Amino acid sequence: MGMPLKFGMFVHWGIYSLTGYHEQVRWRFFTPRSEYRKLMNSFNPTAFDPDEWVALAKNAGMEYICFTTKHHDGFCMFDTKYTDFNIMNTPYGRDILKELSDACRRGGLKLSLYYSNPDWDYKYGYNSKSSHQMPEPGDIEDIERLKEFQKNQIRELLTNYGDIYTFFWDIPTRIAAPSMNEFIRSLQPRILINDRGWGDRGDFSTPERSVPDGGKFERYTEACQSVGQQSWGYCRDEDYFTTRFLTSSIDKIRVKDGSYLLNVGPMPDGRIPERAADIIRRVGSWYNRVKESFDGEPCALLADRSLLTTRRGDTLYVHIPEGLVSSGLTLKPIDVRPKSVRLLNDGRELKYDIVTRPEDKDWTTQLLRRQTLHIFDVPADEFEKETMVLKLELDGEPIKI
Ligand code: FHN
Repeated sequence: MGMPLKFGMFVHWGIYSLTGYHEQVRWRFFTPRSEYRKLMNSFNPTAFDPDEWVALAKNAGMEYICFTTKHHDGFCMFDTKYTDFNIMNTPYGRDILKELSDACRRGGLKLSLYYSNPDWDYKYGYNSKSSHQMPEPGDIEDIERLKEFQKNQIRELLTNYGDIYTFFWDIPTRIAAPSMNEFIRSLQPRILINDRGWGDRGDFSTPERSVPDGGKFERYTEACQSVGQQSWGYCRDEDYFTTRFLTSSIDKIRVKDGSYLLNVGPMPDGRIPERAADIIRRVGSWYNRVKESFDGEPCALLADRSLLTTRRGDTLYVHIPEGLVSSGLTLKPIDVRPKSVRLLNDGRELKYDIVTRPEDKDWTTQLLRRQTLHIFDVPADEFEKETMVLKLELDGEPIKI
């Protein structure tokens, strides 16, 4: 059984969006802290409408939003007493996290909180054991103080914004401090914590921009990916992924009962870029049409390992994440006639037969020469932009021995 919620929207948003470059823009250009801090004075997202974000996510079949409360730059998108580098001290002057959490509650979405371990603004934030560090002269490495600072902020995050679904630490500290996750659980006992914290595997794994090998995940897993290749935060000239690529990536994770976080980076005015929103809509439309297939158990049934299968009772789903090169496919070794075959993407019935195909590689070998299920006239061109899923209604086992 995978995590309770299967599909969510990741949101990377902070003052870095003003540069239209990348969430780690400060690191990319080695910007001094005092210089970077000035961005705060122009952050005024007057077009921020959290209900619109929630509607976009919900229509896409998403069940939660995971929001960057503080990225590596240290800027806090919530009201905090522990640093002045926060949203309340911008021209906007309102608690964005509060506005988002209220909208999630109104819209029936759960909220997850992303929180970065590296903090490039905090004088005592440097951790020589970890990566993504940007200390400045005069900074002091003081891990005990960093832990205290984080606990203070975590108390704010986990008491002021209602029930939180998951806590998403980022960049493992490579220091074992079980008290950190214990502290989180003491504030919200039902919360799920990821594996990027203080030397603790937490409750779930977080493959990033990748699909791990193997079958069904053995522990809770939530994969994450952004709509674009270059950045998680807003990037003006982003290289957006194709729907084909994203639906294939989501399919491969969901087949193994992993959850999927698909990220967008809102612009400095608070709107999600139209290209990104359009991707969420297109991917979401696909997800809503095929999602019943992910309720099935993964089963490695077919000889062609590029085809994935999930099964629920007598219903078998065949996933085609790599696409088709022709309008037909032979599902070896299935050799019983299904009651029906449908293309789940649009519900249409497909033609099929139990045959031996003329180009079957085994045709010369009498012993291996078996009739198998051939599905044909598949509208492969029409659906080349998204992952196709076939739904086969069987009457018992798919293979007669
Ligand atoms: O460095 C970050 C990156 O900016 C982004 O936030 C991703 C999201 O999972 N996490 C880090 C890299 O693992």
